[in-house]
Amino acid sequence: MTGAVSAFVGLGSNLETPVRQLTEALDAIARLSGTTLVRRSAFYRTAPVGIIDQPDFVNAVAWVRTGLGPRELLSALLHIESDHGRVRALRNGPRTLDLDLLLHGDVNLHEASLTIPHPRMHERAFVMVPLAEIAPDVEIPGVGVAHEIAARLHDAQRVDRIPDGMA
Ligand code: PH2
Ligand code: MG
Ligand code: MG
Repeated sequence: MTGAVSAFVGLGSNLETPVRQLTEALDAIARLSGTTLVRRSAFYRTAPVGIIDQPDFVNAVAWVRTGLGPRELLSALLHIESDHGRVRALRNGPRTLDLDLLLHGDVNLHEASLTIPHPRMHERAFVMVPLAEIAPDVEIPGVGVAHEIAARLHDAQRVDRIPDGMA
């Protein structure tokens, strides 16, 4: 694939059998045009951040190689979300499927509808722990290396790896 870059996608769900939502979303991501799934993290059961009075989430991170640009990839991800019955109700509230574009090559983008790197990823153990599992040395520009950031956050937020075969 000429011009392909590595990109990282955060997956989250806390409604309607989250493990199934994430499994189907990973399949859909792997089927996107010009895109291959390099690696995906384990699934993690995580305490809700923000609005805490809602069910635990299941989170994961996918590493893809893609020829899609950041806006094209985001739009494809939003289509997958809406295919999964995502209704945008409450900001940070419960959702069937949330797909966040975290990193896209070395792109730095600040637009109303898309900021890359994702502006809050380095504060969230539910993103950084799965990211560090699959790409410990990836750098978040201006912040640091994934495994160091994950180690700092791990104790502050509950993030439990779901054992293989249990998911
Ligand atoms: N997503 C949010 C808000 N809070 N908490 C957890 N544990 N996992 C999430 O994916 C999550 C969250 C907004 O997108
Ligand atoms: Mg999100
Ligand atoms: Mg989102």
